[in-house]
Amino acid sequence: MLDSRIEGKKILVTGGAGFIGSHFVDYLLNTYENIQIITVDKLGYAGSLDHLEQAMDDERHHFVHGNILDPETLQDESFDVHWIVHFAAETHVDRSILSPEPFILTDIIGTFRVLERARKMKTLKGFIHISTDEVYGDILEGYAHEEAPFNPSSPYSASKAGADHLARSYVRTYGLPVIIVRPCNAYGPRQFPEKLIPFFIMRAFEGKSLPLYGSGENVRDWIFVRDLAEAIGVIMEKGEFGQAYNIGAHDFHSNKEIAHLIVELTGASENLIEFVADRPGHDFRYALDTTRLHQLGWHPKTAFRQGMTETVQWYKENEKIWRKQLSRHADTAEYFKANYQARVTDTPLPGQVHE
Ligand code: TDX
Repeated sequence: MLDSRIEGKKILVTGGAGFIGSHFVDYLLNTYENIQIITVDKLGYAGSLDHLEQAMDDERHHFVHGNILDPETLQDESFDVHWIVHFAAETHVDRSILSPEPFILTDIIGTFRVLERARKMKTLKGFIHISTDEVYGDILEGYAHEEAPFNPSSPYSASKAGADHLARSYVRTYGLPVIIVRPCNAYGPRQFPEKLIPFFIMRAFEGKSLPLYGSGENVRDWIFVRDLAEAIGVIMEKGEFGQAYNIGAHDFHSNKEIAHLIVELTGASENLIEFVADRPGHDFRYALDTTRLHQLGWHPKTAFRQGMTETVQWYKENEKIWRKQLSRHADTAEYFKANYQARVTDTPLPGQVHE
C-alpha cells in the first residue's frame, strides 16, 4: 500500500480487549500486512481476551495487561510507537450515574496519562482519541457538526468531554498530532450486555422483561461495529491532524423500534417490553453532521437490520463468552440490581449472575 500512514507502522491500542477496540485490532490485522500492534488493556469488566481470539494467534500482535491510569504502565521504551489509538474508557452512562468516580479517573486522568506518554515519544506520527457523540448533548433537531458547542448531560459524557478538550489542548499547546473521532452508538458482537442492544437480546433469550426507559421514543444513530472500525482506519489514513471527525451511519432508530426488532429476531414475546422509570438526564436524540467524514470517501456498509441479525446470531452462538464475562466481576450483579431492581417487575439479574 503506497503512501499508507499505517502500513509498516507500530501501533499502540489502548482498551484493545474491549468491544470497539478489539474490532479495530482485527480490522488492522485484516487490512494491513506489515504492521505491529500492541494492545494494552486492564481487562476490566467489559474487556476480555476472548475478544482478541484472532489477534492472540497473530505474531504481529502483542498483548500487555495493564491499566493506563498507572503512570508506570506505558513507560517502557517498547511502547514508543508510531500511532496511539486510545479507546480505553469507562463507557456506560447508567454506571456513571450510579458511580461517577471511575469515569473521572479512567476517562479524564487515564487520557491525560496516555497523552503525557505520547508527548515523550520521538517516534509518534499520530494519536487517535476516541471521543463520543454524547459530548454535544441532546440534538433535538438537525445535526451537530464538529464545531458545535459541548453540552454533556451525564458524568460519562462530561468525562469524555473533558478528555476531548484535553486531547485538543495537546494539539495547540504541544503540537501533538492528534485526530479526535466522535462516533455515534455502536452495536455488534462482543459488546458487554449492559448496553441497550446486547442487554435486550440477552434478556429476550432468557424470557425476561425488556425495560425501556421513559417513553422509549429516544433516538440514536446506530453504526455496526465493523463499519466503525473501518471508519477510524480511514480517518487515520486520510484525516487532517488537529481536526475532529464525527462518525455516524445516519441509521436512526428509537429504543422502542429496537425493542420490537429484538423481539422479532429472537422470537420472544412482545409482552416482555416494559416501560420503566426514565434515566436521569436522558438525552433525547443524538444526530451528527458527517460531511467531514464523507469528504474522506467513507460510507457505512451495513444496514441496521442486517447488522442486528448478525448480532443476535453472535449472542446466540457465543453464550459462553458473554456469560463468562457477566460472572467474572463481583460488582456486575450489584450494578444490575442498583440500576434495575426498582424499575422492573421481574428480576434485575441476568442468568448466572448470582448475588
Ligand atoms: O435498559 C436500558 N433501557 C433503555 O431504554 C438501557 C441500558 C438503555 N436504554 C436506552 C437509553 C438510551 O436512550 O437505550 C438507549 C441506548 O442506551 P445505551 O446502550 O446505554 O447507550 P447510550 O446511553 O446512547 O450511550 C452509548 O452511545 C454513546 C454508549 O453507551 C456510549 O459509550 C457512547 O459514547
